[in-house]
Amino acid sequence: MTAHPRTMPERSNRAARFFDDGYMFPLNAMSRAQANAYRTQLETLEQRIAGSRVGNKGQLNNSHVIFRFANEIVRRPQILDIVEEFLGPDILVWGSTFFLKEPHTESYVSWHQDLRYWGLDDENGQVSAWIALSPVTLANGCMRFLPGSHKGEMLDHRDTFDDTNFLTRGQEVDAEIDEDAVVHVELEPGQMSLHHGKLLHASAPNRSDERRIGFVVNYIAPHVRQTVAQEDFAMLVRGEDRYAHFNHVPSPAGDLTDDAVGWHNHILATQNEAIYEGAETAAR
Ligand SMILES: O=C(O)CCC(=O)C(=O)O
Repeated sequence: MTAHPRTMPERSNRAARFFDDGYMFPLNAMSRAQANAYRTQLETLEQRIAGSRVGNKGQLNNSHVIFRFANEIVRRPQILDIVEEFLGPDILVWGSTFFLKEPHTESYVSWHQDLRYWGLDDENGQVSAWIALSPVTLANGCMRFLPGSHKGEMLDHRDTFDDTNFLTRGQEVDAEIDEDAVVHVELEPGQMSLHHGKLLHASAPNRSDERRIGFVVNYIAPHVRQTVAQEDFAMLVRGEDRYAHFNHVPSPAGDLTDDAVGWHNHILATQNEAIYEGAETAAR
């Protein structure tokens, strides 16, 4: 992996622990009241986009580009102060996704490593913050992590294109998972977990009466490069970008403005080039 950051951050104890385990939780991203307020905004906007192409299989991609409240979340100083410990003072958002699991549904996420399909070149120049906007429990399909699994090689994955799998290609890792070692990431609304891009993770279906709402934000440092797609996009949320490896995406001026939806479509199409690279089925 090539990594040429201009300045590497001094690793805090917390960052050292993160790079050793490959994850960290629970961390406070916001108050429970703030999480509930964001949830109300999300659910109001979901009604507005029902039936449109903005959502897909229980996911909303790159909401921070089209919804003001999601843009506010990815910029929250409480979150960025923590991310800065891992990535340094200059921070971009490469992507974000709402993973919405409805009560008593089959949607799940197979064991995978995020960076296998993103085309990004520095595994330590990226961290994902998974923020709970509902209670997140074993019963409603919390995230599951395999500690230390980010330390080995990038593993082979096979595509299943299973419709109940949230992942774009239904990709699953070709490896035995030691279930006894698995950590269950239960969170209160307003808490978050962080995970490394090579950490093996998954989540099971929601067997409860309660909706499970997670908003994952993929933060990167500006020295990272896209190596598969022709070009790529990111939003500067702290500090400066001295590298210009990514086209800068503006914050939305309102919810679902024509301009923001145009950016959103263009980003999805371009990022899909990397995500579906080598797949036998075209992007849906
Ligand atoms: O929310 C989930 O269940 C899975 C999320 C995930 O795979 C990710 O954030 O990388």
